[in-house]
Amino acid sequence: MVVLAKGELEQIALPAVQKAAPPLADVPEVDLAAAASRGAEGRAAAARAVAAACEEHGFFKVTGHGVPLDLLARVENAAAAFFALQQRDKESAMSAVAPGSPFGYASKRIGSNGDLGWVEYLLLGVTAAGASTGDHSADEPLLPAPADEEAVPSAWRCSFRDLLNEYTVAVRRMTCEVLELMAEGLGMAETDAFARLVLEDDSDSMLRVNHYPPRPELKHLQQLHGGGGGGGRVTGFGEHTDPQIISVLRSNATSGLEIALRDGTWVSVPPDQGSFFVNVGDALQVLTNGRFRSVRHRVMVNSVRSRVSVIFFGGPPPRETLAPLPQLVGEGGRSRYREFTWREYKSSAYRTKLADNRLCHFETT
Ligand code: GA4
Repeated sequence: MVVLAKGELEQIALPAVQKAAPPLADVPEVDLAAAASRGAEGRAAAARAVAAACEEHGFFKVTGHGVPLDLLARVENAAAAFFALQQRDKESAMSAVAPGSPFGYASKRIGSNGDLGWVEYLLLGVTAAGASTGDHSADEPLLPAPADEEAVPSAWRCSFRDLLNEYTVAVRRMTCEVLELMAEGLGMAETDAFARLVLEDDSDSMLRVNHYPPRPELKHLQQLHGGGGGGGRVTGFGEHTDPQIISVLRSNATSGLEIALRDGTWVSVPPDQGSFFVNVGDALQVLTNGRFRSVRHRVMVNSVRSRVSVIFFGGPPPRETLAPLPQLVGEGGRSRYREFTWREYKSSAYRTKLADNRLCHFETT
């Protein structure tokens, strides 16, 4: 059970005096359906656009993704229903389903090194068994089956878990298409160099479902500080980069996501519930020898609307050795990162605070 120690809530509630971030005017966008329908030329253009977005922002939006919109709506509704359960039921449901830290349900605590946010969430490990063949047998659920079915509220038992499984299969398929475009955009002959890592049976992927409850009192504070000014901003999920290869996010129509541009300026990302947003993660920054940048991002709380987001994190198997790919270092070029296993990176990452730079420990001098 997650109980906040005295004083922690105040820390979250204390709005850091920050300026409201202006919206990112031109969110880079790739339409997968259009790219597929325009033959080799269309695909090459999409691949170039994806690579350019990964170099500039480490971030872009995917439309024409082929994930059914009704599946997105069903997942969103089921998530809202889950988070509307009593605190006690959410905790007991997830302690029966997920094996414990970092997996399961938690509220306000992020990771185990003291980070706090105005958020409650589910974090689940998802296996990729059968993903490369598309053959997920009923005996190999992507999400863990509860040890004691009866201990789990029916909201989870009847639909949520199956829905998240269905969602994971669809989103991982789309994620792999995007990873192939990235490799093509980099001019790599081996176009499955990134996607294969996420498709390995033991790939270390995760699904995160976040709920950011609204904070109505922020409205008042914002008015006091003159609208777009300093007051009334509460952090839902503090700034950080994602450790994995790629993160694919879908949210409801509530704003909150912000990314840092190259020069460190923060911009907000207008929500788009029919699309996905892609973040380059630290592992991909390493594999591309820094050509793609892992994007620093955060989520701010909305004053009136709940924000629900679902993020698929595509990671490699723990045993996988990561290092800049030789073809991206080039002959005589300098490798910016030393070789390490994903297991090594994860255990180092889990000792850090959210906002820390996790890659600096792996840089060559
Ligand atoms: C950030 C990306 C994913 O949400 C996550 C997070 C993880 C956690 O919540 O347990 C971490 C964070 C994330 C990076 C540093 C460590 C680990 C919290 C934290 C302080 C699930 C992940 O893989 O790394």
